[in-house]
Amino acid sequence: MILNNMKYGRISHLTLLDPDKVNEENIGRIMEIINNSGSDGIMVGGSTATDTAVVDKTVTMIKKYTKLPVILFPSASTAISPKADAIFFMSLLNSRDREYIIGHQVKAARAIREMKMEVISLAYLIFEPGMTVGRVGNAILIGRDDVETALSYSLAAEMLGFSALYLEAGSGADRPIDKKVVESVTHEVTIPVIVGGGIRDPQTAKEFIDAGATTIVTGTIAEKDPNMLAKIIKSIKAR
Ligand code: 1GP
Repeated sequence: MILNNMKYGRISHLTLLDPDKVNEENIGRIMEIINNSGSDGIMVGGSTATDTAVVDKTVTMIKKYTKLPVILFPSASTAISPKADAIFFMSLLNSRDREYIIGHQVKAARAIREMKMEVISLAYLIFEPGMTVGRVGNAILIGRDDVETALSYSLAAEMLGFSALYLEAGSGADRPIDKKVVESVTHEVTIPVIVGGGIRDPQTAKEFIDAGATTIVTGTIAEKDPNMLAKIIKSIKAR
């Protein structure tokens, strides 16, 4: 089970692929980079990728090239595919928009049950700068070093029964969230804590793992700098 593997430290890095950015032409090369990098799995999702057919095609293409688990990271009730191994069934807790807190989830629940994949309930928190996902998700951004607010949301998420937490600065963020936030949150909650957005170097990734993060997510770096991706993953696993 993917959640269990996260809990036992067996999924310390995930690579995010955006269905709007991968295609038949580039997928082979991207998957070769990921397969050689030591990443523990692939997340499929993107703020604008909401088309079921596109997501389904993306998962099918990825599966052709790897044995790594594929986890849906949906931005809408339509961004799902039965071919994935699991889904992060997410609620964007700091959204102003009810749709992102519980609307899409209600729309998708019955279809997901039919798909019989592993469902991992995930509290999603967006920090500044938030980038596209912050805008699309209409998030009340949490300050990147606002420990108090982050802690309050995280405790609420755990008390509400979420299985994992995702602390997100937004894909392409110029810098990630502050290490202090990760330290405080992981000190107080027992569920796995995933950190992503703007992580571009091994030292930052390692600091987050040392601060108690369970899993680091990188997206953009896989294509831009494959060598750096491998270095980041090596630093995470060198503990
Ligand atoms: C996905 O935020 C991560 O949720 C990915 O961010 O593209 O900045 O690595 P980057």
